[in-house]
Amino acid sequence: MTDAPASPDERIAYRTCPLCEATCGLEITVRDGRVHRIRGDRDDVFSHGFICPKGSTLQHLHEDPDRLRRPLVRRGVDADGAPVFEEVDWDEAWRIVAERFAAVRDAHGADAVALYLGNPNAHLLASGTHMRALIRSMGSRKLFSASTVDQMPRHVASGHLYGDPVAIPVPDLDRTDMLVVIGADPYTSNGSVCTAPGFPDRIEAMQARGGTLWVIDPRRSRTAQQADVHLRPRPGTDAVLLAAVVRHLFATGTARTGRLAAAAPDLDRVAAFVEPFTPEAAARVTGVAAADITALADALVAAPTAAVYGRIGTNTVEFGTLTAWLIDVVNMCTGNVDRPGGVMFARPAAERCRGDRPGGRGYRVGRWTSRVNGRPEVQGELPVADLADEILVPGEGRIRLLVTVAGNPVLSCPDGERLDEALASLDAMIAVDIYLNETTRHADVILPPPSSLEKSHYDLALYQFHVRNVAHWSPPVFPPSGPLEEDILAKLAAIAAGLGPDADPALVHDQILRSLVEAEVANEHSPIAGRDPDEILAAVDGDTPADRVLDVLVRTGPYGDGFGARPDGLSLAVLAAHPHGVDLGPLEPRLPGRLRTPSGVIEVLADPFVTELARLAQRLDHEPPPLVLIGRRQLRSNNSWMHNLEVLVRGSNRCTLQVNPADAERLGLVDGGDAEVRSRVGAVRAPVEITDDVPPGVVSLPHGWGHDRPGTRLGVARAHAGVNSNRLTDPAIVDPLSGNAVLNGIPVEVVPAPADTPVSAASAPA
Ligand SMILES: Nc1nc2c(c(=O)[nH]1)N[C@H]1C(S)=C(S)[C@@H](COP(=O)(O)OP(=O)(O)OC[C@H]3O[C@@H](n4cnc5c(=O)[nH]c(N)nc54)[C@H](O)[C@@H]3O)O[C@H]1N2
Ligand SMILES: Nc1nc2c(c(=O)[nH]1)N[C@H]1C(S)=C(S)[C@@H](COP(=O)(O)OP(=O)(O)OC[C@H]3O[C@@H](n4cnc5c(=O)[nH]c(N)nc54)[C@H](O)[C@@H]3O)O[C@H]1N2
Ligand code: SF4
Ligand SMILES: [Mo]
Repeated sequence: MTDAPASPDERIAYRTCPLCEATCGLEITVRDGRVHRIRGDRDDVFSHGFICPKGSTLQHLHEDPDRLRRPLVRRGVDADGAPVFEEVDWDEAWRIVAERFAAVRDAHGADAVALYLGNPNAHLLASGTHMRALIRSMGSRKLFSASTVDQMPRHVASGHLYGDPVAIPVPDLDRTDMLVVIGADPYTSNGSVCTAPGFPDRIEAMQARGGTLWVIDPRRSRTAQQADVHLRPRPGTDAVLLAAVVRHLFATGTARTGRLAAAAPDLDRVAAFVEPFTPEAAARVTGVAAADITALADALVAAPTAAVYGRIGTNTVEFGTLTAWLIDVVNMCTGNVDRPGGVMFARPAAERCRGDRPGGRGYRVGRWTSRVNGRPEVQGELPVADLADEILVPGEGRIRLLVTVAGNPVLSCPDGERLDEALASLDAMIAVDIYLNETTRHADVILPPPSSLEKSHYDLALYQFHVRNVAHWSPPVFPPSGPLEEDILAKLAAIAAGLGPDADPALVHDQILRSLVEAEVANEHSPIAGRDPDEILAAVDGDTPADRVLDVLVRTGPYGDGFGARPDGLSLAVLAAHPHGVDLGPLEPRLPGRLRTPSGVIEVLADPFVTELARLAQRLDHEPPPLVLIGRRQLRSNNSWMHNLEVLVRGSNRCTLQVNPADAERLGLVDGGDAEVRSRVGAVRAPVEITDDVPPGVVSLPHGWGHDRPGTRLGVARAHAGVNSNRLTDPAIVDPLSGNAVLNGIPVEVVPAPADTPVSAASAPA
């Protein structure tokens, strides 16, 4: 690429891309105060120049005229019933927020106030440092997040197994000899709960060194196209397939349980519980030949090292937690947990030091339940599948005020149509968001944080799941145009605590920092154990409140400088001096020290797993539904919120219903024609794409579309509206252990839909 001559006012900024979990390093050329070019940072210690088509769109996001720069306040509806918003200054916005909080709290109590946290919170430093304070000061048990339409089963499995929900072993991608990808499509998603920029390159490097890629996915995904072996189970049946793999390992005497004899003493006893899952029974349920299932097990045993990895397609199903457990059990039984080339635990720079002795308080769920459906709390959260009921069903404790932070549940959560109605029925709603979209159009006040290029960045959450230990902090590229995200969260926390519209967010910032420091000096394993908190506080570095918290986290973490105790260690200043990141080396074995179960061992046979396994065994003779819906992701898309960028939505409408040729013929569907898809809860109409990328009996719609709601400010997305696949997903069924929504394997009926007929309101499939 040739470059125009540099202007004197040109500089290069380096920062981590915050858009997905891959954490790619970007090189951003700023010329005359504007982004001139974004490309992959070739010197990044982890991503080595990799970038996907979304990475360079940070510029478009920053410049998108529809992105909100000032608060919006809702002022009634127009003649067509669409909400009307007015831009106000921050003081006015806060006044209204405080008024709404006070009104609802006074009339209905703390539990009438709820919070929904969307996916970008996993990427936002300010959420990592400040969200807990907001949750605490709201004092409500009504916390919901995108985690229960996502990875919650993985947390619950880890919570019971290892005593810590974030103790999630990730494939040691760069050293493994065999990778089994189940229900994930990293060639499209760039990886999830397994952070590896350039995931596809790393897979191809594995194949080049003689390793093999197995993909288990009903759909011929982009990742499946790269596979050495592709198995195509019926949606929702992976648990049966994996249970049969485990059974085969024990039946053939090839299970290698000895390596973990001390850390997982119950592993051998698993054999008795998987007895019903013969390869033949599993073949009937999954549609995968018995010989292929046993071949997978045998290949795992034969491979010098192997890693089984599962994601969305294994999480967003009815047996999601059990599937996550089975993945770990397979990895344990093949001797691959906690060793190079297998699956391993990261050691992030901001981890709290707890010493290397196993043991801890363990993991508890169900400390309270959802009001209407009685589903258990998990990690302080209720299932988002319950959100609409918690708002709509009358009674004591009904939600009347909802705060959303970086979330679009109307498009992301099951039965989006009913959720849309529920949000419209609230007494008050407050959104912290950069867009006026399908969800935030229901808000009384929308509080916009600065753009991604206007905040510092550090992946507090994602470093826990990195395939290599690294640390990378990036300063803002441009100064913020309004309050920082953490200022907004802090002010909300203060208002929720009853301090009124004039409360100073600095109070909250100071409290967060002080309580962190006090906890650290009281932690015997911390490098600052026993020191004077004021001495530490005086030495904290950083220009913003979130950066100051980060400085403490990093300096008191496993590689930290301990505020002088280990002068060569990490600090914010050290990170700032390394714009391409700091490489902390490959993953290292961490067992048994990483275990936080009260017993100090891996609780392989914790009760919830045993109960679920028995429930699964009862399903072995169930007839599968004739036609089911699954999702898929698209490379140039990011859940629901990047469809307003022309560069990403260019070309034909891609929100298509993929249908196998045999089904199309049977159902009378034609390529490019419209079809109506009906589930128990709703119906949508979408253009048909006939392809054998989906097998017979399975249709696929991507999620995050449906931008045709009135009253949004999404000029580009509206022109590429697509349909909301979550009008079809059913909140009545969840993974019972985690409360996670079931978004794959939805029974549906599909019929041709002539252009001039209206979409059915809802109708039950056969
Ligand atoms: N059918 C089906 N449904 C699914 C899935 C599926 O596979 N199939 N996947 C699920 C998954 S994995 C997820 S994570 C969820 C996502 O569910 P959500 O998190 O609810 O939805 P997103 O589309 O990620 O919406 C992100 C919101 O954050 C806003 N935003 C972006 N950047 C910022 C920022 O810096 N600060 C603030 N405050 N706001 C910002 C955007 O404008 C948008 O409103 O969807 C789930 N829904
Ligand atoms: N381009 C892009 N990247 C993204 C996102 C995005 O929207 N677009 N979203 C981000 C987010 S929030 C997340 S959580 C990650 C998710 O990252 P991934 O988990 O890699 O996400 P998907 O691409 O949805 O892959 C899920 C796969 O599961 C398959 N599947 C569906 N049902 C089943 C089943 O029952 N069994 C099996 N074995 N497979 C099944 C689908 O066909 C699909 O190929 O991606 C992140 N990255
Ligand atoms: S893969 Fe993810 S982190 Fe990397 S450039 Fe693309 S969106 Fe950004
Ligand atoms: Mo997600």
